[in-house]
Amino acid sequence: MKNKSTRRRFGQSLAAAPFVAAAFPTASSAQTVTPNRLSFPQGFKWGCATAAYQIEGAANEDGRGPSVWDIFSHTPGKTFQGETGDVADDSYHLYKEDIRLLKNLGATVYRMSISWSRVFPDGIGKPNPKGLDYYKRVLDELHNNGIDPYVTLFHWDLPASLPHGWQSRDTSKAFGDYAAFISRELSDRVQHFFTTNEFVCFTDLSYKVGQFAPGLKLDAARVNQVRHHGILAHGFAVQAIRANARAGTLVGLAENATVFVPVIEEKQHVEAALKATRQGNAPFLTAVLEGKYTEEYLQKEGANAPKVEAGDMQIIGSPLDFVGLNVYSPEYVRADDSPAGYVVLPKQSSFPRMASPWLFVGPEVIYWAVRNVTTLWKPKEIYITENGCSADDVVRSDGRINDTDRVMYLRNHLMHLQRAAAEGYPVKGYFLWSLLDNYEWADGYSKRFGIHYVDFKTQKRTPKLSAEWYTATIAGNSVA
Ligand code: PNW
Repeated sequence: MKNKSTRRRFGQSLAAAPFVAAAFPTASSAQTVTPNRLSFPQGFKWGCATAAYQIEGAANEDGRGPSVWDIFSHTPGKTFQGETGDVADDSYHLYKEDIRLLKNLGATVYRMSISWSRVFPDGIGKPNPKGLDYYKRVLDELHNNGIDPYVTLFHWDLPASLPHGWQSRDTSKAFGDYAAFISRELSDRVQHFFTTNEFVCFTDLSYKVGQFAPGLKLDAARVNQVRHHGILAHGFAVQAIRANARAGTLVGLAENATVFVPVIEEKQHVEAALKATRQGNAPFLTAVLEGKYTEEYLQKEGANAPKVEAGDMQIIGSPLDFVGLNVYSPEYVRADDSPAGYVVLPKQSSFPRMASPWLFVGPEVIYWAVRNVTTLWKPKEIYITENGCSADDVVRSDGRINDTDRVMYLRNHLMHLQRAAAEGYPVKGYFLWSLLDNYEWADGYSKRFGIHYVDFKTQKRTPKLSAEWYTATIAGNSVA
């Protein structure tokens, strides 16, 4: 009865006054509201990220050797419509144009990677001066435009001639030698190095699932050994950079740690998310930042656990100057009374995603990425080394690409990142993935992550709405 009469009265007031005027502030009262853009700390760094094989093309030029991705993408049935990175964005030739795009955004930093087999065609042995010169030209062009390069040494394009790839411990050593060479040659131009990009992608996805190069499906013991060689390679590279780079060179890694978001922001779930973060990343980030494998991981893997040589864990745990986090999809956890103390909740079929089926939209993921990692391991500095999304971009007849969904995605993630910064977590910069549409690995050119549209027939670059939005964000050092 009571409800009914309330509803009737509400209806009456609607009848008495026009709905629009009753429900919304008028233009003049709206003007009295002070806009509250969410600001980032002064000096916060804004940029974009790319990777060599995804943008460079020129696969057979100037003495570059093949990588496992050249072999894999040329193997029928492995990538979307057999697409390869042979040409990609042709950034090998168009790099000045791409740096111009960065400059137009107002970016002050750029995350790029070096193709190992461009510099060492066989992975080891004699370097290829033409390959190295290309990177010198790119780095010089960045500096001439006031953009500070952050360089990833390994973004999955392993030289194909290294026997057995990451199944061999020699590959970890070879990576250390390559890192030593690069830091001797390029640390006059590069202050920040990332060793590896996303362990799980070049180990599990490549040697267990078979989705990425070299496309193997090995048993658990072999996969654990591959993972071990991956993190060992990172450790060797950290030590090589410390020993060979100019004083003041800083080193970290770029890692897509699985990010666990507490279902409800309450003490027991927040703690559950921390437990999940440690255990869910045990073979990778946890091992790197703690210099050991967790008891739980070793117990769970039993006889399949990796073979660890004396001194390995110390190398793997070499202290870092910063941690880079590539942030995409969330996992939601709640506390429970199982021995682990947490349970990961499966996503309902209605959970929203972007154009890649694995890319679920949960913008709070970026806040918890920073908070969980800081709480557990207290790194000196954190960078978001990747964040962004695929979208079904369409070029309209007027030439515009209105990627409002990407803008929505980015805006919401940055609002949650701003929360982390405002709460004092040591997040120093953000690299949007990606500067331009590029070769999306096994998805070929079918998934676009860029804020610049690339016509892969003509190589024409066009800023999308998201580029305009990012320019405003960078200019204001704030998000709204
Ligand atoms: C990252 N997944 O890869 C890489 O670092 C980039 O090279 C890549 O283009 C970007 O994210 C977008 O995909 C991922 O299946 C690839 O969960 C696949 C997954 C995650 C990250």
